[in-house]
Amino acid sequence: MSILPLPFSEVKKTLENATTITILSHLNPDADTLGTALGIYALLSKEKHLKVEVVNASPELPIHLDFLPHFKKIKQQMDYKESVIISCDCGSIDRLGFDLRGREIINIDHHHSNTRYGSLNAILPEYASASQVAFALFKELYPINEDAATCFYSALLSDTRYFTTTSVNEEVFHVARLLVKAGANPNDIAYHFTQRRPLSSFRILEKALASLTLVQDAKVATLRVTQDDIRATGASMPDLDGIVDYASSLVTVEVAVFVMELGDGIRVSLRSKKVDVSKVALAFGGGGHKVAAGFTLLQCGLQESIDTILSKIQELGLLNGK
Ligand SMILES: [Mn+2]
Repeated sequence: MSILPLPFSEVKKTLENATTITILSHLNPDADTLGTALGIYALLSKEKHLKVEVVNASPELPIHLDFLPHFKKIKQQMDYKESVIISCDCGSIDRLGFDLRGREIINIDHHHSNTRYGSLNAILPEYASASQVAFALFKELYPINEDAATCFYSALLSDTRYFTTTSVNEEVFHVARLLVKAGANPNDIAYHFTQRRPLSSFRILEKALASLTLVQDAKVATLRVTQDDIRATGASMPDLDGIVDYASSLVTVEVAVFVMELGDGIRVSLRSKKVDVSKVALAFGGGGHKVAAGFTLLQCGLQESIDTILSKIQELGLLNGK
């Protein structure tokens, strides 16, 4: 057994006693949440005594992740009424999109802001992806098969932005090596992330970049897309993913703000090179990591949102190194 602060024996016992399992990923899913969920599905669906479903409440899934083993098994509705819930990469329970009152929940995550809503919490904030946490936990309980390795590796590759984030260290490469050894194909997986972009993602990127504004001595960059932009380009949610990284990659920029006007509110994505933008997200009821965070504003115009966020960044003194 590992010395990691993970509830190995409790999870083992819970899964041994369970008959049905529901694996959940967060709303507006990314590769980490789905890769972690499908990786766990690949392991648990081999267990004879278990019935396992994998569910995401979002109306739309990122289609470029369709190469993940068992992707087609993801349902929008939960069928099991009393199953044990396994939540993946989700910092707060409302982001799962279901009423889970009274349910036993195994909470697997790496968000610093995780509210520990599980009956069992496997949370390692220093880990680079939720899949790294899942791998550390489940490799002690089950042999990691090729499908699980592919899912966990994909999640790790994506959440580290191809092994470039500050969370990348020797341990991450060690885990990547073990996953490749277990059957993940790095070249094939990288192809799916980098060589399959839909045209709509370029069209919406054009719109976003055209809106680029630099403020506060060019230390803060803002990007925005309107509902009209989204409609005109045919962009879907996954096409908006990663756009904020263009703004934060500018040499002078310390904080990048990407504001998206969606049907049900203003979605805000924040990036930084160093300062803690999760403080901004938390102030508006969102969450995330130090250098990548997000939240949603309701009943707020596009420009108003940007102004509110910029003053919050000032108020928190983020540009003074906090
Ligand atoms: Mn993650």
